[in-house]
Amino acid sequence: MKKILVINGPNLNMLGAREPEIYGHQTIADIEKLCQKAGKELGFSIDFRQSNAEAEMINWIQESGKFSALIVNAAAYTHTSVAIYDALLAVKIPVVEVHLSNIFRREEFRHHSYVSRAAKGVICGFGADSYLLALKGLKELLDA
Ligand code: CA2
Repeated sequence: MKKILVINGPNLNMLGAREPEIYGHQTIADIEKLCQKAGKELGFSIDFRQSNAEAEMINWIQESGKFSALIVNAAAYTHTSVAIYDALLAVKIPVVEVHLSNIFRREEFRHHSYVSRAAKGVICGFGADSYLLALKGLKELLDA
């Protein structure tokens, strides 16, 4: 069974608690459940993680070689972290960037993503479904 690593960045553990008009009502645990269910249907085993620490995310990215693909929502680090970009550049497996919100409809500073330059594809604006679309895209890509 192909293993997919899903990395979530800072403050995503607060989902559901605030700003539901932007991020929806689902918690990070709800999103994990959706990913686990979709993973089963697609024949993937999902390792779903969240961290508020840039260093921990970088360590996970560096160790992602044992997975078939990486899905990453780097949250605010998307727009600021050259360190996460450098870590992603060294990754040989396909990387899909996801965001709950459409970052291009939001403040100007969210329009630039370091992660996108290292990603095979980018999905944003579909709420929790962004993760499911990423899994479906990876299914096609990894089966091809
Ligand atoms: O839309 C996304 O998925 C984002 O990656 C979410 C990040 C934001 O910085 C990115 O620009 C876009 C923020 C996640 C913080 O989420 C919270 C949710 C509820 C309460 C507080 C923070």
